[in-house]
Amino acid sequence: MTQVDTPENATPETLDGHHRTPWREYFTFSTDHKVIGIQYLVVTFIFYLIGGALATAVRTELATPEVDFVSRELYNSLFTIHATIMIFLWIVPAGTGAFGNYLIPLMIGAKDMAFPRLNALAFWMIIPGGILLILSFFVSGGAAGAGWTSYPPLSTTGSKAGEMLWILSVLILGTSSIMGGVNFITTILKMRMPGMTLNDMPLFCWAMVAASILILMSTPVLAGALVLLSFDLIAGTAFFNPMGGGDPIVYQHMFWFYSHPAVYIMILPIFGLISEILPVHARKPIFGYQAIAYSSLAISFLGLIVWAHHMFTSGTPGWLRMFFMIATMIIAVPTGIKVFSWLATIWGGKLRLNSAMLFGLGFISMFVIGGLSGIMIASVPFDIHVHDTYFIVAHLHYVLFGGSVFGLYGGIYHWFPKMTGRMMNETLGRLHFVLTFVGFNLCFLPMHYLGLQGMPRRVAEYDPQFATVNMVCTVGSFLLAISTFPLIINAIWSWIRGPQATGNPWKALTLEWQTSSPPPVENFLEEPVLWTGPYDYGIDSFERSDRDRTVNELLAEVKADVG
Ligand code: HEM
Ligand SMILES: [Cu+2]
Repeated sequence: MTQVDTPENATPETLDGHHRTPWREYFTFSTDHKVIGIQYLVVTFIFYLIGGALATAVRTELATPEVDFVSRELYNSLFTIHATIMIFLWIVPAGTGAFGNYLIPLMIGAKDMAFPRLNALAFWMIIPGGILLILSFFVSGGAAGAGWTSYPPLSTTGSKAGEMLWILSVLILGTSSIMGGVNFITTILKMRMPGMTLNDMPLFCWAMVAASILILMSTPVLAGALVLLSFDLIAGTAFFNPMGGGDPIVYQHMFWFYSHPAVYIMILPIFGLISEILPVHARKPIFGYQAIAYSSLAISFLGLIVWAHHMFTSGTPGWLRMFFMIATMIIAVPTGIKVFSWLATIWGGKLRLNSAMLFGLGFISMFVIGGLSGIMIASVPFDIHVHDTYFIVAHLHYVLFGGSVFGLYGGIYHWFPKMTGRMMNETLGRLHFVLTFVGFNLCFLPMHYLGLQGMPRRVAEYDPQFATVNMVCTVGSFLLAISTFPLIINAIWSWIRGPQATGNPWKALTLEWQTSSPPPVENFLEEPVLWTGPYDYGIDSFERSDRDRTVNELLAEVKADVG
């Protein structure tokens, strides 16, 4: 790693264009959190494209009722690997690994993460984990085809080689995620700049604390389930096989003890990104800072006690189903607090409708639809009706695509200038937004109807009465595939040729904008100053009285300086 000399009177602006990280650094085992963050973002995005190609293949098969495009076995592998890639190789590592790594040290005024080498190792495990998964299409018997949930006995009776590679891959990716979680918590608790209390942190950092707690609490349980499953698969044990005294339902409990929290591991970092993007582009203070911060922790706690809502039809006793139903519905409260706080933040604001903000607003509307169908399926009687139908597929894509991917896109547009030192093209950005928005809704909105009408999920062949609606979904999916091109062209072109970005092109108040774009190796040439709250737009920063003492002293000093 190259060491940057610190010219005494360098300001972020005079730095622009200098001290850039040489491009070769991005192909090395770098320990710089910014390099690792960008490595994560690029690599997970490539996996997203692969997962998207598989989705397009799935939708092509579903364009017509008959099985014609691929075989039934291949179809099963396609949607299984599609889902696995999207979750474990795109949304989880992009939300936590890419944005968490890039932003946290900058936002808290630190030089790097607490454990830089652990950080690099966590990133470098992603690539072999992903390659194993994709190569599994070529082993005898083909890739795993038991769905991303991999329930036994289905998973122990299909392609053994493919299933083993699936388990191995998910174990590697889970380990990487745990290593990241340890790093985020330690960094946020131990490495904040002097004077920054927890309540001075940007909300993204709060969200990352909550997500990391979930990672540490739940991922090991998934690992346990998968290790036991692999024993059943290759060593002749019967942990989940009733013939040998095992219980397949135990697998479901262990699996969902991870995989329900996993949806919050995916969405909490996105909530954090949105809480950063909205106030900047609405030019207003965030509404309800503490409500947003603490609701993340509440979601994290509640998220851990609702897993069995995925098992309403697994023979769970009635009284227990009531507990999981009510606990699940209560999560709507902290989530609603966030949504209303965001709405109050943009309410009456001076909105800049640039690409970052469009995706931010798109996120809110799409996520609300996913949240509402979530409350519907939280209620036992309704869930029994739509269980394993396309209603579920619609719901999960509104949350995971409409929520997570829209948020990640917003994050890319918002922080691209910081990461690369270049501005993105707004016209292409808006085109990307419109295509994504239309394609997404065309693809997934009709699936609610298909589900209500009883079309089952995970089938290659369906009743001809569903043909027309499925064709609409497939057209939407092609549009969605096309929608990524403006983004890819924009990102590559702007990175090379885009107009130079200043240190703070959006006039934002969080610390990462107090340094140059891109930042020098150890982030800040001069100690950053906490002279305002992260979201005090339009508030005279010298008049505040409710901050803690250290900050007030700092402010008094700044005031004396200014005269
Ligand atoms: C980041 C984005 C995405 C995520 C996180 C995601 C996630 C998932 C998950 C978890 C499943 C499994 C559902 C199940 O177990 O039955 C699934 C299935 C499916 N996905 Fe996606 N997906 C994404 C994007 C897409 C896109 C862009 C398309 C369409 C082009 C798509 C089309 C499908 C279809 C058709 C299925 C159902 C397969 C079946 O049930 O037979 N997905 N996806
Ligand atoms: Cu759940």
